[in-house]
Amino acid sequence: MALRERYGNDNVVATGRKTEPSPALRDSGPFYFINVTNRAAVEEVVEKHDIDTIVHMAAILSAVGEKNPELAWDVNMNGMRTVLDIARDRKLTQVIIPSSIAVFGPGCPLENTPNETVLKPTTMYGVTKVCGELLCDYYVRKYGLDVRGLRYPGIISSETLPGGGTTDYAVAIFYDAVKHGKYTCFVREDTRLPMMYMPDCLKATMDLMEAPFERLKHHSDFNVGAMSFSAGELAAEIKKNIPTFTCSYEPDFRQAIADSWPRSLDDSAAREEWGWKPSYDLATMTKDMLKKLGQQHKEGKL
Ligand code: AKB
Repeated sequence: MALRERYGNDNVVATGRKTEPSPALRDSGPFYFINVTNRAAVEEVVEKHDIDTIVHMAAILSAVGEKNPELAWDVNMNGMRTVLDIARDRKLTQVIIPSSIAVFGPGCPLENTPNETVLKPTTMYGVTKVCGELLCDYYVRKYGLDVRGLRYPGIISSETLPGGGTTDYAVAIFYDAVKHGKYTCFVREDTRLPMMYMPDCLKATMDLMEAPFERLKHHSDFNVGAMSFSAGELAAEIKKNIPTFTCSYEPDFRQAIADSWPRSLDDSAAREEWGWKPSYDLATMTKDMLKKLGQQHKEGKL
């Protein structure tokens, strides 16, 4: 919807695999269900709408990827190659392919993690994201394709439910706080990870899309920081707004994944090369999330 607001409803073709889109998305412009690993299906839509830019968001995230590593490899790697190959062969103008903080793992500094460091992830999702970054940079060098990507931290949204990642607790906690006044968190209270509110995520993505290519020294692997907080600090912030809210902690297999990821990021490359600057911190995001979800709850939409 943000792309449609910026570039015009009919100029943005939205796609999904099977989740029903919101009525707003479905009714405001073209929408298709396609499987990103099926080149013919993707190409048909590209051809029909004379697409010049693909924003490739389809991926199996870290937690679901650990339950089904083969599926994660297939969707994340083969889906990405489908998009890159179509873009190369049809000479598209630009491809945006997000990466993730999941590229990091043991051996890299966990505080203020630099853009350039050891990349030895422990999850299949992270493995596909490291391969993906390398593959994207290869297409830039070898074929002159304009491919760009940023390493998303955990993304927190009042519109989209969590989708199978390790950072899902930072979204689910808000929904449960509004609906039930309590939440059981699947990582320890002291678990600290980099996070970003959706409006900043959209801004980062579109700012990178619109940055002059000549200014970029990096292409597919920008660290982008916004805020870092522990699960306990997030619960405390929610409690400031909903005094009766309680949170308990029952860590599961996702704890080990969270422990292998950075606690904060050095995003100076993004700031220097395309002027990245986030707007939301923990307090302003929490207020806005609770306001939006509170409204949806009142309207019976949650
Ligand atoms: C996940 O938790 O897997 C994702 C991510 C950080 O890429 N949200």
